[in-house]
Amino acid sequence: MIKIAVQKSGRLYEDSLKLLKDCGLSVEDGLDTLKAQVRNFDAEVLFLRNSDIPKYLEDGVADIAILGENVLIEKNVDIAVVEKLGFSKCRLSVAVPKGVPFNGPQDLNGKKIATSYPHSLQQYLNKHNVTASIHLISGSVEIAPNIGLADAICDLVSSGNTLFKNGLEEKEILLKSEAVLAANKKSLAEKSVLIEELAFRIRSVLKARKNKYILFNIPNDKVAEASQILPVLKSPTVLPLLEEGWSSMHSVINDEDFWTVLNKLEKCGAQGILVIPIEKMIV
Ligand code: PRT
Repeated sequence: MIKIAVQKSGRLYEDSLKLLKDCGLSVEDGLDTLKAQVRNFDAEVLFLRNSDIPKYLEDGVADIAILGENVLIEKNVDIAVVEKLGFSKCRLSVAVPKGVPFNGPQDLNGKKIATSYPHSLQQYLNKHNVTASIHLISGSVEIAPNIGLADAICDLVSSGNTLFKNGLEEKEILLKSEAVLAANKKSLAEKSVLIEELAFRIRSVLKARKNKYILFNIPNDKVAEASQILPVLKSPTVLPLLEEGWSSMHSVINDEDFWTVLNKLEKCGAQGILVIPIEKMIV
């Protein structure tokens, strides 16, 4: 059996649980419990605090986990990242009050910096040979310069709204982070079959989310041209329509190319274009 840790509540909770469910794991929501048995997979889900998960992974209490990569880096643990999951994207940045000149890390020399990420910040300061005093705060870091507690902050940023509202400007990005599937290295070796099975399912779900199934009708003499437009996996499926001189083409397209491809297909003469989400993708 494998023990999978996910965040109990917070920014990662919903997406983590959805990912496990999309992978076919029948798991309860963890609202009233810290531990739940997966009914149709040899696994147990542990609902924990995101910031505690690296330690649980390191100690082998959890074999595998979904957590923010920034927390793994901050806790400086020897844990394997199995897969990047593409959600909860953010960056750890240094910000200073608007209007305060900042020409690079050297400007932080002798300054007070408030953060909840002392290890990551210290690494950055060391790298740039900067001596600054770090003020450890567990939350609402962005308020620190306003109340005279610090000259700068180092915190997670996603939209940048919180910085803006607090009159701060992002100056340096220390690291970029997203949710990851991470594993205890011993578990990775000893429970490789179950972990690989879960990772395989996760990869197919993520791949499917990035792609769409497209089908449309097209005159036969345009099939070759349309094939050139489609960034296909192998070769598009072409089926004859009952109406003479027309075919139906099916393919898979990447979400990123979606609108460009759609535009070109319309110009090429495609009609009745249908775009369908894909649930799982094994290629
Ligand atoms: O309590 P627990 O230990 O379980 O959770 P946590 O303290 O790690 O906090 P939580 O649930 O807020 O964040 C979980 C993870 O989500 C983080 O470790 C990151 O990996 C990821 N994440 C992604 C973020 C953000 N985006 C984010 N914007 N975590 C925090 N923020 C905060 C940031 O600290 C700042 O206060 O949101 C504010 C800035 O947001 P914007 O959109 O205004 O820039």
